Amino acid sequence: MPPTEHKGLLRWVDEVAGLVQPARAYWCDGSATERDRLYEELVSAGTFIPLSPATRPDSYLARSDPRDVARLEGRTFICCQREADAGPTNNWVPPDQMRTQLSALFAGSMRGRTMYVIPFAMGPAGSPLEIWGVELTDSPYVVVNMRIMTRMGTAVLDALGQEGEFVRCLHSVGAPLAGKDRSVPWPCDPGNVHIAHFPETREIWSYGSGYGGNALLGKKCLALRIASTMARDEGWLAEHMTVIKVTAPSGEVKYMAGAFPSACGKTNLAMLVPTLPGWKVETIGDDICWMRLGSDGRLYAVNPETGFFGVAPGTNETTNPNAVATVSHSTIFTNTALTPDGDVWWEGLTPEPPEGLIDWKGDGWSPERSDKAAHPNSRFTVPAAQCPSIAAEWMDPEGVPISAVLFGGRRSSTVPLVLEAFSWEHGVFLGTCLASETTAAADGAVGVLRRDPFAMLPFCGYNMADYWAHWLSMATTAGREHLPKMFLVNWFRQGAGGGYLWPGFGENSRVLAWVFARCGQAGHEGPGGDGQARQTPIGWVPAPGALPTDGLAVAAPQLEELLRVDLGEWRAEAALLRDYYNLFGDRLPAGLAGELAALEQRLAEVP
Ligand code: TSX
Ligand code: MN
Repeated sequence: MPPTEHKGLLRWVDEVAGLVQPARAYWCDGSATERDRLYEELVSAGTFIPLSPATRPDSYLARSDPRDVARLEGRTFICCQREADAGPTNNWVPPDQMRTQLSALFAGSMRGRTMYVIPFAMGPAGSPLEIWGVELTDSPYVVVNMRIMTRMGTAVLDALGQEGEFVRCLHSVGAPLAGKDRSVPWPCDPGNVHIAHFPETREIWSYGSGYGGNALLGKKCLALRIASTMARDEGWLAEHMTVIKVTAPSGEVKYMAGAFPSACGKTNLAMLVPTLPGWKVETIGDDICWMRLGSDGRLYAVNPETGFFGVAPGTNETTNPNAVATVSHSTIFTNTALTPDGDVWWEGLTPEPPEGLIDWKGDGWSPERSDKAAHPNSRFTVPAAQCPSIAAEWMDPEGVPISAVLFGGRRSSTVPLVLEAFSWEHGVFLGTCLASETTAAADGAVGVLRRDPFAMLPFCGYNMADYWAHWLSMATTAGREHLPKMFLVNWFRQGAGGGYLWPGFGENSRVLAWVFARCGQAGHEGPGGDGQARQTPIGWVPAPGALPTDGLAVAAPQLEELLRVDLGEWRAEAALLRDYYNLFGDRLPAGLAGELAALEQRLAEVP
């Protein structure tokens, strides 16, 4: 007997079962017993390799099919009625056409397999921003990852009652077991991957991939693409942002949200250990935040997730000691290397690889090999509660009030270390300027500069220009007085010689301290008081000496270079941005056209 009397849910599960023809349906209760049984099954199937209980207790390594290692943006679709509502940055297919296409792929796709019914909630229990979903999947790997990344199980069915609304999430790896057992450790159908979103009916259909954001549908698909559309309709914000709690030596606390494109070190910022004496950074979330206006006109943020699905390579005791501690036990690793004594390893964990490594594909590996032992997009899945820097209020249903929004791309030139916007509208403009190098987290070429406005390019479920208009509208709705201040940051500026000018990591606390001080000031006017600022054509930058540099091994000329605003570079940037804006035609909000024109004007006024 299914553990619910929700007729809509029961009907949908029946309908899907009729299409995908599973051997059985199983309703997940979220219990520890269920977890243990699934882990045993995953070990028997060869999907999970148990790691050594001595060095990595309660932890497992999964190796994916080598053809199924990352999100596939080219195979990700927004299926709304009108193409213009998806906008020029999304792949659009009419909903009826996609349904027909996908119905053919899903027909019989779960034959011989179990169809798991996963009731889950995104957002803290009882939060005004809580959203329920149900994922139907034939992947037990997905079930155990969803159990870490979301609140999953019977409590959600109870909360749904008989008519609660939920997002329908359908997922199949697309590898039916027809007749004889053709079971493989990582079934998938790489040639036919579709990640389809139907924002108007709040549905997700994902076929062919078992990896990360393609398959754990609560994360990028629901919490960003579907939620961003809901947020537009309902007047809130669903963002690809970390949220941190920053405590000054005085004990004063401010919360900051940060939008960073993939692999700019967002998780490292979320768990940063300040080098500045007396300062503390704690973690509310590392990847996604949902924000709504409180009755006091401030923006309140929650972390919709309960776990981290983080990139492993580059994580070590120096770059992110809190992440290293977090994954010391009860962690699922995917596509890392395996050591001979049953532990995991990845590039950057230690300066030298241990001897006798098995690579992410399961083959012996040696340092002479030109390829990597761990896949560059290898991951850990781990409960956020295990993080030593997790803030006590990380699950507060009301959320935390945001004082600053940081936008940070990876730019070797042009963008100074930190820059404060003149106004809300100018801040939204800076958000649209975000650009970064591509990385292994997305498919396609690596190392190419691409625009990634608000770090939402792959995650906005509707027309990006309408999304910008929605951000602008927050000031109209709430008044700008209590909205967060906005900043551009860039840890990656390079000098003439090509090296990084800024040491980054824990030293970024110096930038946070300046941001903190700027948020303490009444208006946007500067200079004056703590966090003194210098006005430039592109925004406020720290005045000479305003950035706390005690004990910092960065010479004065280097600091000056980090904060320099190069008018020539910005004139070129403005021209590029004008081209980019032209993509959006008459959907571009007038406020942003105005901001760009005003920037061009300010750049022209300076000789
Ligand atoms: O995460 C990074 N952050 C943010 C930390 C809170 N990374 C790693 C990016 C890949 C995910 C960085 N890399 C940062 C940074 O601030 N800065 C850099 C560039 C850099 C790399 C190595 C050094 C310095 C800067 N090494 C030394 O200074 C010795
Ligand atoms: Mn992300």
